[in-house]
Order: sequence, then structure tokens, then C-alpha cells
Amino acid sequence: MFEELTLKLETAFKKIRGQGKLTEKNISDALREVRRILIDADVNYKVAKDFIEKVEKKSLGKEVIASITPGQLIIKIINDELIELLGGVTSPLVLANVPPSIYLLAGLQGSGKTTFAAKLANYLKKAGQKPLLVACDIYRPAAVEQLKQLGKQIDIDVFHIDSNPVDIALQSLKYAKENNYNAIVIDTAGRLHIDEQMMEEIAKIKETVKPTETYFIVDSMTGQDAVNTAKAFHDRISYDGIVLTKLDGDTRGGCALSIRAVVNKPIKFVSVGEKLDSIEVFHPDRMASRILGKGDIVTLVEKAQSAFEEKEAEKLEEKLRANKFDFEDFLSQLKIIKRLGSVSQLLSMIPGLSSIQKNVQVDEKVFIKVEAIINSMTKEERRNPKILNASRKRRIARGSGTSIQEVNKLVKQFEEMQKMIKKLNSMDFNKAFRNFNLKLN
Ligand SMILES: Nc1nc2c(ncn2[C@@H]2O[C@H](COP(=O)(O)OP(=O)(O)OP(=O)(O)O)[C@@H](O)[C@H]2O)c(=O)[nH]1
Ligand SMILES: [Mg+2]
Repeated sequence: MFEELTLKLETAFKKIRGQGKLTEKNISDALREVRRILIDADVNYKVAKDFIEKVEKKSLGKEVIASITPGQLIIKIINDELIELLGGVTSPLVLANVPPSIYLLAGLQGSGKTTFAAKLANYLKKAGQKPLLVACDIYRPAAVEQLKQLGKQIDIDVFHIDSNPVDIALQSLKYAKENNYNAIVIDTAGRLHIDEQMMEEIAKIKETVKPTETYFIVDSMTGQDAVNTAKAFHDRISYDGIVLTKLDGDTRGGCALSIRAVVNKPIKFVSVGEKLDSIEVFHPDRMASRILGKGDIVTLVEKAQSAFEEKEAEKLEEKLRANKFDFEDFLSQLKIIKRLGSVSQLLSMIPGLSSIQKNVQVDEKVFIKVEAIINSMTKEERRNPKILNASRKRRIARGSGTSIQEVNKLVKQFEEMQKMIKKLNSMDFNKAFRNFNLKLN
């Protein structure tokens, strides 16, 4: 699914991640490339343009420019916007208040309606419903037989009578009520193109049985065309949700990424194979991370955050409270800061200390020096910085490729920080960290 799109985006992200600092120019260069990739993937032109504009606007905000890992944050913004583009939140299947729940499926020929009808019925059955499949495609000779075959595989009854589609749907409703089925899935005929007769028929079925939900089934391999069809369909018979089929295939992603924005209806399910259990509820967040690639920076950041939340926050809080914060803690906290973005973010994860000022920052180059200086200290010196005399400082400066002045500055800043931390129990964190800026020159 989306392999090519994912690969291209990953390559583009590598470039952004390499940037130490983001400027208006390199943000727009990078995003221009992302836009090109989206257009190449057959994403609707306007959708791609709007998407990039939103990401750009957010990226140019203060928070990103001030961050030590701006590239990572841009990717996070892209991820968040992608989730929005895909609908934001999961839109679950709706059951009727008074059974039976009725699901009407519509779409172009070969889009996967009949297969999905069986999958949906199977899904409902697993959810504890008693579904009935209804064969309303009377035009394709083997259509009823196909549905019967599928029903047999999953042990679900299929309603089929010799009549016109509107009447079949109506009769199935009666039959379901009489026989205690509490869900109906109506499979309808497809056409090669949207034609008025087909629209009229679907509209009539819809009017007659008043479905709980009507789904538009669309083959995700068909790209831009599919999006146009989806819109025309919606203009004629307004539907409640979209089902993307054949996502297991070699799809470029254009349809999946554009359809929600163009039609403004949620994607409800995706179909990922010919087997009858290859159905997934559509989750915008999971889809976004699939598209952005596994092991991407978003997951990394999130993992780092949750790992930190669980262990480090507790450890740090204990040390802070016990006034036992030494250079070793300082170094490990700086590593987390470097990974996560800022001191304020770090502090916001400590329970009870979430309202920390946002203007605390660490410069990447300074961080490297600080790390080198601390690494050149002995364990004893890190634990007890008071023993750092002139000759020790000289040795540390030599070992870290820095100057004595820089070592002095760090030691002084560390002492100041320690002093602040000592006061923390009586004073609030905001004040303590408000003007803390790690600077060596
Ligand atoms: N790989 C893959 N194939 C699928 C998927 N869904 C459906 N198919 C296949 O696509 C073909 C068409 O599926 P149908 O369910 O018959 O499509 P339809 O919309 O009912 O077609 P008509 O009734 O002719 O309009 C079949 O060969 C299915 O096996 C899917 O998610 N993945
Ligand atoms: Mg069919």
C-alpha cells in the first residue's frame, strides 16, 4: 500500500531532517518537493496545494523556528495535517436505533461492492449482529450467484427474488423484520460510468428503504477519476461514508488522499484483499503513519515521549525534589531535550509541572560542546562538580576540544541551575526556567 509514495516522502524527509536550522527558504523548498510528490501520486491539485499551504503556515510559526529539531517538527506537522486531510477522527459504522440497521452500497462497476457487501456482513456478524445480504444487482448475469457464493463462505443468508431492485430492497426489509435479522446489507449494480438511470435507481432504493447508512464504494487504484465520480455521485445521492477498496494493490495514494477533502464525507472502511475478513475500520491517524512510513520520526518522537514520561519523569522529579541533581543527570536530561525539542517540552511532561514557559531553548552546536565537556569529566567530577579546580578544568577543556572559559561558563551555569533547583520546592518552575538559555559564549 502506497509503497512508492512512502518511499519518496521518506527521501524528502531525509533532506528536511538534515537541516540544522529552518529558514523560510528551506521550508518552502522542502514543501515544494512534498507537493510535487503528492501531485505525482495523483493527489488532486487543489487538495495538495491547500495541504502544503497549511503545513507551511504552521511550520513558519515561532515554535518550529525556535526548536532544536525543526526537521522533526515539520514532519510531525505534516503528519498532523495528513490526519486532518484523512478526516481527523475515526468515523465508526452507525447502527440503527431500531433494528434492522440498513446499509446501502453504491459505486461504479468493478469497484468491489459485492465483495465488500460480504465483508461488511461478516464484520457485522462478528460484532454480534444477525445480518442479511440482499442481491439487488439483477443486471449482471452472475451477480446474484456471486453474492450467494460469498454468503455461503461466511454462513450468511442471501435474499434474492425475481423483481426489480427497488422492490427487492423493500421485500428484503419485510423479510428481515419477520425473520429477526437485525442488519441488512444491500448490494447494487455497478455501471461503467455514472448514468442517470443508475442514479435514479439508487436514489429510489434509498428513498424506499431509508438506509441507516449509504456507502460509496471506490476502487483506490483509480486515482483522480474516482474522486470526480465520488463527487458526482454525492451530488446526486448524498451518501454517509466512503469505502476504499483494493488498498492492498499497487495504489499511488491519490484517491485515498484526495477523496475526503473533495467530497467532505468520512472514509468508513478500507478493503485490503480478496479474502472476506480483509476489511478494516478506517483510522486517519494509523493511515497517516502508514503513508509516512514505518519507523518514521513521528513514532520516534512519540515513543521517546512516552518512554520518557514513564521512567525519566519519575526519576528526574525525585532527584529534583531531593536536590541531588548532578552533571550526569544534566547530561541525560540534555539528551532528552535534544531528542524532544525543548526544556519546556521536557518539563511539561513532569507531572504537575506542565505550565512551563515556551521560550527555553538549546542550540544544537552548544549542545555538542556541552556533551563533550561533560563526557571529559570523570565520574567523580560529574557527581561532585565542586572539586573542579583549575587543573581539572584545563584537562577537561583539552579533552573536549573547548576552552577553559567555556568549561567555566558551563560549570557556572550548572551551579546556577542547581541553585534554582534547590529553590524549586518553594518557588515555581516557571520563574526558575523562564530565562534559562544554555549559552557558552
Ligand atoms: N485485491 C483486492 N481485490 C478486491 C478487493 N475488493 C474486491 N476485489 C476484487 O475486485 C473484483 C471486483 O469485485 P466485485 O466485488 O465483484 O466488484 P463489484 O463492484 O461488485 O462489481 P460489479 O458488480 O461488476 O459492479 C473481484 O475480482 C474482487 O475479488 C480488495 O480489497 N482487494
Ligand atoms: Mg457486484
